Amino acid sequence: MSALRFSDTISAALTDGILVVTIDNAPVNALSSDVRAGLAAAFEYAEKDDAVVGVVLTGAGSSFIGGADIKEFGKPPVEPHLPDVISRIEAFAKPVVAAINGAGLGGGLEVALACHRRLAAPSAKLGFPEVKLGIVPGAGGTQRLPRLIGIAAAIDMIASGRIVSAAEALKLGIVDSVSNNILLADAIADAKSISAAAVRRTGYLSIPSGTVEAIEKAASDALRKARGQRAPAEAVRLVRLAATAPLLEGLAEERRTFITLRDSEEAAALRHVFFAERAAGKVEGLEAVAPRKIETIGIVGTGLMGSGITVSALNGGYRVIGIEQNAEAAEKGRDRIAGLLDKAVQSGRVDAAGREDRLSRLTVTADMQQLVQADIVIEAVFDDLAVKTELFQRLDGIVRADTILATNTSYLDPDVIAAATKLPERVLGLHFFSPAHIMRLLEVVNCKKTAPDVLATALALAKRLGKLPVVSGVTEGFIGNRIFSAYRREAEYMVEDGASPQEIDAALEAYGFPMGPFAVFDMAGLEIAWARRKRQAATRDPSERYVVIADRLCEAGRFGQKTGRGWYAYPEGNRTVDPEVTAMIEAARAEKGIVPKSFTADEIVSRLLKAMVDEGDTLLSEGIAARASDIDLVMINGYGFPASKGGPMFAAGRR
Ligand code: 3H9
Repeated sequence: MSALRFSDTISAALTDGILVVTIDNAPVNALSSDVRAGLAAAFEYAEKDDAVVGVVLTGAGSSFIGGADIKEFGKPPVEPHLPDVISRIEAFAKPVVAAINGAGLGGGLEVALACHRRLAAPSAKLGFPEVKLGIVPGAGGTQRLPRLIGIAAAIDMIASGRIVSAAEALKLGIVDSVSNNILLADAIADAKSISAAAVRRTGYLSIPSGTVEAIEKAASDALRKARGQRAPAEAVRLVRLAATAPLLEGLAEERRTFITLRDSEEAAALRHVFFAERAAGKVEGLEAVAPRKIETIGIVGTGLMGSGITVSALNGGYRVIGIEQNAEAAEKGRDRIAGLLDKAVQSGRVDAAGREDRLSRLTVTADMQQLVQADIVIEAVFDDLAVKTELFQRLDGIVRADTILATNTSYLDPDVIAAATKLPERVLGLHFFSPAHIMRLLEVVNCKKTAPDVLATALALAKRLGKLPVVSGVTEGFIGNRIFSAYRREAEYMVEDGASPQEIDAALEAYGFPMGPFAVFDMAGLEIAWARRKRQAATRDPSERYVVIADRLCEAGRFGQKTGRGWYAYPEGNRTVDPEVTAMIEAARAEKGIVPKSFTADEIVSRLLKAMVDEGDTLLSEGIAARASDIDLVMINGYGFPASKGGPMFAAGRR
């Protein structure tokens, strides 16, 4: 029979009495208004046509349904609404089977839950990522999932946004089977085998019993991890409601909550972050450039940074050759890497076999000649220009002509390093954040002469490492440290103007940062920035405002937490205000004749935000950052800016 078309994105074909309805809305089959309208029309047709005895619902391409169309969230809603389409599917008189061929997320899983049976391909992924967008499921997820898998398991999934594999979904009871054959053929056979009288409607099921302890534990775990965010707490409340309220009442309350959260500032910010992440790493003109093939990565230096980068590369499936100065250091480096993998096993991120597999792909040696096998070499040695330049010149004489050379410098000029090599077009910066095997952010530094395919390769590599790449031009400290320096400078100005470090930290922590700036300085240590200030002293513009307090702290041996004293004192490890620091601050103000004024928390946040945004605007005008949203991502993923505020550029625009 010829194909039927119900909308631009919904088509169907009748096979053996089963109407196979296909959603084809690239890239992820999101539930746009056209998809919803097409689905409603397809079910209308299936209801009326006696030749149809059942329906199979599936997705074209590699997704089943990626969820509601997030692009529609900021716009006026268009009928038919998803909950209505879903209720119609659940109540449908003929059997409906979901053939879940790939990602079934959010609204996509809600559609699947309303079907009478669910068959998944082994590659399917299921979950409710809504909380990551600051919302809760809005089309029945919080009411139907617990009816299938119980309250505790539903709280765990919905309040965390955790995505599960097909195998786990089967174990939990979300899907009825995982098809190892041809999914669609299995689903058609399944739909034919169910009699209309025996369909199982999820919303009509009673909730599987669970212990009060398990439910309370799931709820308290979820709330602890939520760290004050609204959506996870609302998800817990709604799932609990499923246990006591009739379906329709639960659905109505879920819908009300969904709409309130969808229209909140937090959700707008998290949507911005979602799209920012998809835009990051896209470079105009690079779309058609093929990346080079990377199989083996050389990493020079296996200290704190190098060992983290190595674990990241091993996690990405690469072979790694780690280079150290001598056999003893190589042995230590290998132990450090094995230690990080042990921790990953302890925390459940890697299993024992995964650890062995990773170690089997690792060599740590003092024999630099082995780098002839490397497709890219990343250096992670001491951040000193002479050391790095000399290393790159040596690498030039060892590696193949097609090998890419990357520097992990935080502050040095990679153009200077590149200029010292024979082939500067193969050089770029890869600025990892510590700990490099955990932190997602990777600043990819596009140097003056970096070849387009070298940049494309670095971006492809970043993706395979599971990193979030943001492209930065060359500037001291790249995007993140430039903004952070402006933030630091402004925070110190404010101390001089009258705010105390603890007031500033408290304001920023209340805003959503895990730590305020002065607590961060103490944690990171004050001496590196001090050394840099001393280096810059000779060239500093004497008319530029300069705050001496941090220098005085260092002169007094107060280098931060590791010396037990910095901007704060740390008796028994507890951050406390130190009168000695207060006296130093007062003295510095008095020397400049500054009469201290008081600041509200909002003024503190506004001033720091403005400093970050001004620096961000400069980075954009200099062409160092390609888009404002890249700056937001750097600050969120590298410097603790709260994602729920969308990053400094977004937040300032909303204020
Ligand atoms: C929801 O469902 C609410 C309901 O409960 C209630 C409703 C009433 N919408 O990630 P990728 C775009 S909330 C619009 O690189 P991958 C994305 O912007 C939703 N667009 O692909 C990108 O566009 P571009 C709950 C979307 O293969 C392109 O698709 N669902 C959506 O690495 C490729 O994206 C989620 O939160 C969307 N829902 O991964 C799932 N999703 O090419 C969010 C993606 O122009 N999505 N795009 O840059 C994902 O997790 C991943 O995209 C997925 C594919 C795993 C599906």
